[in-house]
Amino acid sequence: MSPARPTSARKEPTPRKAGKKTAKTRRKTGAGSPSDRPAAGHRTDLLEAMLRIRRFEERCVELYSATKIRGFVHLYIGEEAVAVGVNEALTPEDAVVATYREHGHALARGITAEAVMAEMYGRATGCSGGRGGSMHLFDASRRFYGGNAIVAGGLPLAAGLALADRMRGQDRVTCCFFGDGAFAEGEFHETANLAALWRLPVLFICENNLYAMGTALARHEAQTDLAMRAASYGMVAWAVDGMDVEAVEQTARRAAEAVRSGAGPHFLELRTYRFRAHSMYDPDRYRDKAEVERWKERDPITRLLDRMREDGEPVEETLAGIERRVAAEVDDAVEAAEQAPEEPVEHLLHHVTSASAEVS
Ligand SMILES: Cc1ncc(C[n+]2csc(CCOP(=O)(O)OP(=O)(O)O)c2C)c(N)n1
Repeated sequence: MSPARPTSARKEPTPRKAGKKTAKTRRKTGAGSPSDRPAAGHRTDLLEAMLRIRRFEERCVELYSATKIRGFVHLYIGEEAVAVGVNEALTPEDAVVATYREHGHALARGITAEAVMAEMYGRATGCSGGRGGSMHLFDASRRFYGGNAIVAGGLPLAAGLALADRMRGQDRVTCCFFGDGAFAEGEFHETANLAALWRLPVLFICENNLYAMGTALARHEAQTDLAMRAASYGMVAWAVDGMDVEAVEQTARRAAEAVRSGAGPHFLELRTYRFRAHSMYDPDRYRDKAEVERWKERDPITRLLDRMREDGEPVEETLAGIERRVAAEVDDAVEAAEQAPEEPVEHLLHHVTSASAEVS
């Protein structure tokens, strides 16, 4: 693998059938060789982690339509390979900063479906005490620092966390997820500059799903090769097929190891796609239906399943077991959220701070 070199603006990748990836594309996407592929049992874990996110969010759609969940909800369906693959490269001591499309990151990080669902319902048992909702999932005990509604808002926070870890002599990585829309913000460029200048241990994960709300990347960026532009800050930057969970994991592992060993920040551009609208409010009129269908052919879950079948792994039984477990987990999470209490009014000022002191 080598840092991204200047290339011409990228086009939408053509759908590729599972198992047809060549050694040449592996190098180009930054992924490892077939020999360093994880073992079969590990593939099952990847599959389960992706299916947990998929089924959880499908239930969220139903609950939202039934007005059980309110406010903004941004689904991650289609992008599961990114959160799941990258999380494999992290340790529990590493920090994660995410965006408002973060149900997948939170679940992949090990925050329970119950704690996330309760948060969606605004219940006191939610991971943010019911104060955050869908866009502000948070769990400091897992070093999961949001859930940030402000586009690019997590980037300076990630640099700060990484600086703090380094000043304390802690051998940790801060992993920051953000979208292609965030790449357009000054906060990305300021953070990238400082992180590279100070060699901060940050792993930048740009989830390039080609759209910032309804605006296609090519409509607002003169140069759409984001990895190449990130490399101009003096960071190592690779572009990865974000619909291939194994490629994501392999590249993220290499990048995280390099960051951990003091090689400075690394940037991965994960080329991915959201199958659903930007949010539950979005009528999704800006995308060609055929484009969405083409990307669905690259569904990361189907792709991993196809690869397992091609390798002769006993997928059907495994899949049935996973589906049962995940369905029960989601059912239990909904049931618990339905029963969970709301925060008492007397707690209204808890966690509220003034300039001088905590109010109560
Ligand atoms: C600073 C700021 N500007 C504008 C918005 C409104 N907004 C919400 S989501 C979004 C698009 C972001 O797209 P991207 O970063 O690519 O993330 P994606 O939704 O594709 O995951 C915008 C502009 C915002 N939340 N914050």
